[in-house]
Amino acid sequence: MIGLTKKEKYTNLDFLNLVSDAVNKFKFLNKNSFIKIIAHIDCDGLSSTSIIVKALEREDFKFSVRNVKQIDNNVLDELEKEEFDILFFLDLGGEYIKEIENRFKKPTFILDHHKFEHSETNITIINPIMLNLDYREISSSGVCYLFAKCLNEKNKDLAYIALMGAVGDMQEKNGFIGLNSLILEDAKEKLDVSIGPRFFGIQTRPINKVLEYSTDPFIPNVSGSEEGAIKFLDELNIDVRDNYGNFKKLIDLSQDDVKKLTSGIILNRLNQENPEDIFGNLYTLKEEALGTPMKDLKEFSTLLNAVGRFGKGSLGVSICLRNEDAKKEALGVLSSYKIELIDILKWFNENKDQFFSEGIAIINAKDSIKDSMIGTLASIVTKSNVYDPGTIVVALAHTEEDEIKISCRVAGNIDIDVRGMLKESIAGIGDYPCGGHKTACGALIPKSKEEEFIKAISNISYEKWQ
Ligand SMILES: [Mn+2]
Repeated sequence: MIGLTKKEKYTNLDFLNLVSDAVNKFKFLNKNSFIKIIAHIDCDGLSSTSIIVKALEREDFKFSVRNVKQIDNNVLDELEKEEFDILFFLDLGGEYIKEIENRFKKPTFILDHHKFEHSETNITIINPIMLNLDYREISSSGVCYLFAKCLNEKNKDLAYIALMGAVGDMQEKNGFIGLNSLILEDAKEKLDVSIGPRFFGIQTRPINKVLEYSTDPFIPNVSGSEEGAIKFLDELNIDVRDNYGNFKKLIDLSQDDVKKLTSGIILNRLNQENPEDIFGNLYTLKEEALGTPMKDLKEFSTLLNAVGRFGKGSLGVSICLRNEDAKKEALGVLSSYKIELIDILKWFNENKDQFFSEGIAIINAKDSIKDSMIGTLASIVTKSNVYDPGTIVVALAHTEEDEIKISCRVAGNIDIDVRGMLKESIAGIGDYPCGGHKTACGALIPKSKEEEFIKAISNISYEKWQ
């Protein structure tokens, strides 16, 4: 691999060297070059895009951006008709190195963290996989951030965006590790870090909804129960309601009441494994207003994912760079997203009995759920306690192009290589794109292969991948 000596264990410094080699190659290119950026359209991809866009603006480069769900031959065909001098692929591209190199013959940079096959290439690749770094150590936006910072120290003010991508890719668990924790140090100028109850929605949701929707931490008789959550809160004897009788948001409770609330939750969890495991790091953006989804890094990353799922890539980039009008528009998108989310969960609840068989749940939504939402459904299902830990969840939905989008996850915190499983099942039915990470991956197959695929994945011996 380019500029990399083989070692058993690589360090953060090795990674920074890889980044600075890439930046040196980039600096050598003509300043009048036109750059084409192709990037993923999820939270990490949009965060990556924002960082590179801002960095290129600062260097006076001209560029255009396209955010896509995945790379395929259509994307590459369209790209071939365009004019540009330099190519950037962010949060994707690794699976198409040979194809990209053969088609474009232009200086190309791939900043990514997905698995890919190493081979000789002229393309400049920065990917933590090359150094066997752990999945949680850095996301694509972290890679883009280190690239931008190496290019120009000014870009240090973009560190918070890198962490947004990391949060979106589920890399934050009781803190950041590896390169992400170094990036956190840079981000502290814009970001407050504190310890608090690690619930989703403390900035924006009424407290009864926060508890009702909380599956991790799980609260017996409260999680998943509208009445249970209300009863629990009203029995706590704290000021959880405002003057109109509506539930307050967590940020509007007094310090004292937050303490009473958290101890009440811990008491309620006494028969759980770690009852006190309800605290975590809270990351809030100093310059954002309290009570908005942009204030809290986790809510911000959900907002970005929502905007991406609605295909609004450039809106995502604008909110990352914190454009005021874009923020307003994004809030509208977020509420449509929530409505859609409620609909798919309803659909799942009504149909879930037919999906389960021995260790694997095949959720075949066909046309009932949009292909852009099927991965979200699979993620929510595996994080709730619908299925036993270790259950493989395979969710399928039809696309508008007569294909089937497949999303694969594993329930609970169990280490199973579902990507390996999915690859093997797909390989048995034909040559179709399949990508992602070890515990969250996806594929695209023609509709005509539906039955064949379901048969293949049902019959696979999944013990092999544990
Ligand atoms: Mn990513």
